[in-house]
Amino acid sequence: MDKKFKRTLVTTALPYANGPVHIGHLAGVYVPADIYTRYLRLKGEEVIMIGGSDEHGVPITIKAKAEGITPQDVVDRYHTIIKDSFEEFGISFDVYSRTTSQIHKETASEFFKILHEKGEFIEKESEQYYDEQANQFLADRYITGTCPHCKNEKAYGDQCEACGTSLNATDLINPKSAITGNVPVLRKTTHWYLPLDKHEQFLREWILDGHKEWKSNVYGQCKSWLDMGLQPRAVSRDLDWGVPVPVEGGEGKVLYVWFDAPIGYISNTKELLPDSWEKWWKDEDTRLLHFIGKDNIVFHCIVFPAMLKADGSYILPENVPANEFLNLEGDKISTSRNWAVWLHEYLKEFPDKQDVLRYVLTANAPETKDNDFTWKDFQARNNNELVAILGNFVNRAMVLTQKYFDGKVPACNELTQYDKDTIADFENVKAQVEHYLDQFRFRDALKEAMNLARIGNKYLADTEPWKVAKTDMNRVSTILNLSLQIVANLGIAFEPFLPFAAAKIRGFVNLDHSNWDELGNINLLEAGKELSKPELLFEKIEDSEIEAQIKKLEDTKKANELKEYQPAAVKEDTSFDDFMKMDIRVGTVLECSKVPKADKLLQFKIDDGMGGRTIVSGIAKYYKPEDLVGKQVCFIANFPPRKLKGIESQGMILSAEDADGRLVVISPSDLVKAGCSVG
Ligand code: B3M
Ligand code: ZN
Repeated sequence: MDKKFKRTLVTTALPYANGPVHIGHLAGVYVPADIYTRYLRLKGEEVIMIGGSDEHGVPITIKAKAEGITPQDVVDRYHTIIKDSFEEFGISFDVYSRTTSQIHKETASEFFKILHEKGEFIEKESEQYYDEQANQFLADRYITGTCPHCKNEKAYGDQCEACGTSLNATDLINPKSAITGNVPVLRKTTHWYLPLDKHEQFLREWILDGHKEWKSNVYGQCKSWLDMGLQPRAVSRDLDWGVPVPVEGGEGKVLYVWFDAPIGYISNTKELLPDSWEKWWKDEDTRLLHFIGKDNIVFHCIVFPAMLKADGSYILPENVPANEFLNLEGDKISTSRNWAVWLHEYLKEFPDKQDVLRYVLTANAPETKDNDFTWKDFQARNNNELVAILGNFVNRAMVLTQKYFDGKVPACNELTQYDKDTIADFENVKAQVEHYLDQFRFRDALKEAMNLARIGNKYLADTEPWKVAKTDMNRVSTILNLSLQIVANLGIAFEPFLPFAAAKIRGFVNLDHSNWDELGNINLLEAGKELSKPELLFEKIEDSEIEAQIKKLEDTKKANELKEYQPAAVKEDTSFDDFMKMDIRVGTVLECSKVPKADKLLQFKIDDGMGGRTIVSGIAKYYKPEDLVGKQVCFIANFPPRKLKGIESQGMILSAEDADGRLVVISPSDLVKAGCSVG
């Protein structure tokens, strides 16, 4: 039996304040959480939505180091950008705070102390890499080395990004400190661990038996974690950025970021409601919901509940409606590769089009599987759905009323059977939208809300009031009355999804309140009520705007390809005299052939203006011998002869190495006399 709760506490994953937020964040977490919260508010339920920035953790310290600023500078910068973006998109947090706040430090610290006092941690000694020059332990991300699996030389201590294997820092071959470049040494260190194994039985029963209704992606991930068996997890780190470990022996150590971050939900609730926060966290009548992305499932379904349970005074989440990932034009969104649509940029490039993005991200939300955002789909949904259906219907109803009834709601006279069928159709919409919202199925819920606009559009198209106006104004009055009632309903139905457009619609019909219970009511507007002047709700997005966005992404792709190519290091300074010692000349290729049993080598006979010479060069992979005959090449003429595969090579042909390792011979741009010198 479904339990009846008195209130709902909605939390949203705290984004790391080491970069701005993008469409993936919005689609995965913040738009669905906002839709849900707005829906409950409209229903008059007691609900709060908690958000904030996650400002601790190693990536932030790495970013600070790379830029030569402090971690606090980094989080100050991004917290503001993130907060502003959310605000502009209408994400209606009751509080959006940060984990560097004083109240959070105290709350997290206190939480740790209580668990420590209750004996809920175990202490363990382990060996970790230490940089003797920097005088500090190295977080996994601070160690680079060669991946034991794929031999990538730039693997990190926690993962090799080339082959995707997750690693322990001690697995790396030739480990190096990312701070000083030195070889780190192993040192003993003590940390506190949360023995998840101790809570395993409880978690199994609570999730696997008690929450079969969770989304299958969430339930499935929990089940596989639990089936693998849980291990103790370290909750502290040797780092100087974070909440200090508040017990003896904790000097120089901080709480692990995944220990303090979820406590941020509690701290931020305290900040919002200093006197009544406990009823939101400790009263069984509160329904706690965590909105997150799929990479955070284990922390919210297993680790954080184990922490709350270990404390004993908190409620546990009732549901964790995690989403899958949103890709962008077929590729994984990536901050480091700049493969994203950044919200602060979107806001500049598409001003006043927040609802368009909210719409597209909901219509295409990665609820059950990863999904793809494409600019073409964005344009199509705007032009064919928002403009052509919702905007068009509202606009026609308003303009026709203006034209025939001087902008006042006309009376509803006798209803035809068709009117009654239409009303019956749209009365169903409320139940349908609710049905889906209650199950966190936002795409389907939006589809149903959109159906309401479709019903209106079809009603106007079928009843053709502009034709009827020639013969029967009584009938036109009814048609427009009913149409305007649908418009007013849209102002309620879309409030959770498209808050800006919904507010505008309510403004058009001067509906000064919105209440979910009124959805489906066809007497929202009294006859004679004055309407406001309508404006366009949505405007068409032109091909050129979409092409500009696609071009921007193509440019990013190109820039990334260039970045991946590491040009050869600049050599040490040399002198002109040294350069002059080199005898570089132009020669004409007279003959060229493959060297037997050497797949890299080509043998050249060169006209060097001095009687000819033989040179062997390692470019066989890149040229067919016959293509080089007759070509002019540059070569070094005064290298001592050396033997390659038994052939004496008298010099070296010069070539450039392209980004992909391809060798391209250097030739003069115009024909010159064989043997002339280069300098
Ligand atoms: N900052 C990870 C993330 O942004 C982490 C979430 C914390 S939620 C308590 O995906
Ligand atoms: Zn690897």
